[in-house]
Amino acid sequence: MKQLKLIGLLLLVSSSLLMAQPYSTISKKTMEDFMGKRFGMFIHWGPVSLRGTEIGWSRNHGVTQSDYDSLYKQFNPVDFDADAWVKTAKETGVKYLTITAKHHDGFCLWPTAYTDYNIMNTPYKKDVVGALAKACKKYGIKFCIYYTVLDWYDRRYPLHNDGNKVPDPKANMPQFVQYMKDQLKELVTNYHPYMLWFDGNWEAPWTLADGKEIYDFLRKLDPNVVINNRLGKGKHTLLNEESVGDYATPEQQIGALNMTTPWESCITLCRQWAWKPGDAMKSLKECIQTLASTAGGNGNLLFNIGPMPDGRIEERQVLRLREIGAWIKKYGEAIYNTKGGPYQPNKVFATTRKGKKIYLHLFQKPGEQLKLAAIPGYKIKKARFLGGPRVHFQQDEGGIALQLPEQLPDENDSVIVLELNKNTEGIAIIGK
Ligand code: H79
Repeated sequence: MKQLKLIGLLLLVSSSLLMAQPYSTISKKTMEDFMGKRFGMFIHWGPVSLRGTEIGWSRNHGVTQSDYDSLYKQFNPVDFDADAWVKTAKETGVKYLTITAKHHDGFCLWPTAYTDYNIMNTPYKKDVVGALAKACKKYGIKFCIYYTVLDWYDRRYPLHNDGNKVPDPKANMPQFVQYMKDQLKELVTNYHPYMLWFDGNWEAPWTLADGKEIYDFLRKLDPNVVINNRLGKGKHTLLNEESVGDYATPEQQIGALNMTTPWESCITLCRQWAWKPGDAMKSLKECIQTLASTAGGNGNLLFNIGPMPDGRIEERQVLRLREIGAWIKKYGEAIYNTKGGPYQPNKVFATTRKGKKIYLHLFQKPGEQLKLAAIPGYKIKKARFLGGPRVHFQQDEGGIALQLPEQLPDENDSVIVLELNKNTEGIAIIGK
């Protein structure tokens, strides 16, 4: 009887574990490759940049619908140079780039055969998505595509702006899902994206069944394309039975440390996703510490910029991105292809690890010494600043104390490399 109860309990636990699984068939190897990249560039762009308002929600808010929907007639980014954008991405140190091929406003940046509301009907008349795909290939950056599932412009989709919750009686979701499939097939077969970034899945017309249908459709087109979790429903920060897709997507926040669920935080360099003149820009310190804290939590950072309506990226933003790139050039081994932990990231430091090394990203000087909790069963053999002098330390069962110099070598993130006596990747997370 006792045994039966135990078996019953085990079955319950394992079935609930199985139920918590997202709808995803991606290989572990592909996800390891994606998560090893650690740093990507998000680009939000379209005719709305002519108004300098937000791409996601300014249609009917700040910009009237008729004005918004006519902007494409003036969209003529004559200074757009895909090579220049991707060169900037390369200089930033990102390993992948994601362009908004279609945002909630329904406008398409590629010459799609399935709607006239696309780049070929602007005065510009050139394939932006295609030019970026080509430039990414040239510079060795993985090309990725953002495509939202909601479309406030298309009559087949039931809702027409974020304030209006009354469904359009003329809408037809099966037809809309077919439209999505046609467009996604164009995007996947013409541009071979490494990853697809879905969005806008929270509105009522989009169902879990729709998400699974699109996921299966995409998997037949490309078994390896990485897909974010916004094809399903539920919280973006989680991967569970409500998710369809391969990784979690915290937005405008650094995700919580997680050693088992792959995740990527999307965070903007300025306040808006799309370009806004004079928008407040993050300091270099904030940019670097955001990247290091994300890696310290075992996640990727998809860092967003919004280019101007003439096709250029603002000079001050290019300069900031180059500064980040200069830091990465020096400290990249403490970011790329590392795992997060073993310490929980906090305001003072975050850690990453690879093989026998722990990289301690020190954000500020807490005093003469940095005190860390002991790592049971492990010994530190050596400590030094990455590319710099040795760091003196003491360690016993009570903890580790690193002796800090008067001034830290890097005002944004000084990396101390701790060399241990064995592989560090199995160390359980320390701290909460
Ligand atoms: O493309 C960028 C934004 O334009 C887009 N997502 C990023 C990557 C975006 N669209 N809308 N929003 C962001 C804000 C939406 C917030 C909410 Fe909700 C949707 C609040 C309630 C529904 C999703 C579900 C977030 C919280 C709950």
